[in-house]
Amino acid sequence: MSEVQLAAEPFDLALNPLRTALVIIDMQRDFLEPGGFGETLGNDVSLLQAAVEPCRRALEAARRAGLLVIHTREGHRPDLSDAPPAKVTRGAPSKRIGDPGPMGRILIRGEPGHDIVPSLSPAPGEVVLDKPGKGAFHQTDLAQILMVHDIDTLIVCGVTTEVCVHTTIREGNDRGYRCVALGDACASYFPEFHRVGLEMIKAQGGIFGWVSDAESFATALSAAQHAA
Ligand code: TIU
Repeated sequence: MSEVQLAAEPFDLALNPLRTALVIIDMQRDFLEPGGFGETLGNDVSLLQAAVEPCRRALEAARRAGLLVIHTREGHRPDLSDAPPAKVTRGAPSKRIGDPGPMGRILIRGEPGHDIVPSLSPAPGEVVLDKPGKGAFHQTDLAQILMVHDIDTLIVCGVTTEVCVHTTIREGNDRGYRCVALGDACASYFPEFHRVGLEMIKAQGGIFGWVSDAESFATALSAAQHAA
């Protein structure tokens, strides 16, 4: 498959689809639906819905083009043995990590709230990566998976822009990956943080990445298929 141009800021970049992975960050019920972790922190979870349809568009484009697709989920073991007390005890949420809620225990693997929202459910063969932290590289086998697949570029979307998306892009950038956020396929509980979060990535000539959008990504990949 030949290289294609992805329209992005601060400048376009050439993608080799065989060396590009789509990484969808934490599109879980715990963050997007009432009664989950996001709401316990005092957030209006409806703000994250804006990212669902653009994520779906990016996912469908990646599937059609045969890209490596990675879905991440933030969460912890049922015995909380991987949940740092500094994270569990922080602040005054209405419920803490591990407490029972309407979608099962908050932010615990295997509970309904930990699942990815149905419209973005992983397909057989796609990587599902469980992570205990905000960044997708921390205490996961993501680096190994990317190495095995000879990936050089990460197309990143999901939630939330300034927390898990940012942390993953920063981690990926420091590890030598070209990281591109699909801005419309990311969302935050804080619209201002979303906007400024994207600005930060692409400032200073792309200080730790690029920003594009789901439609540009789909258009670039369809050009790759036509050329193939
Ligand atoms: N609270 C918040 O904005 N985000 C998180 O806790 N995790 C993710 O971003 N996935």
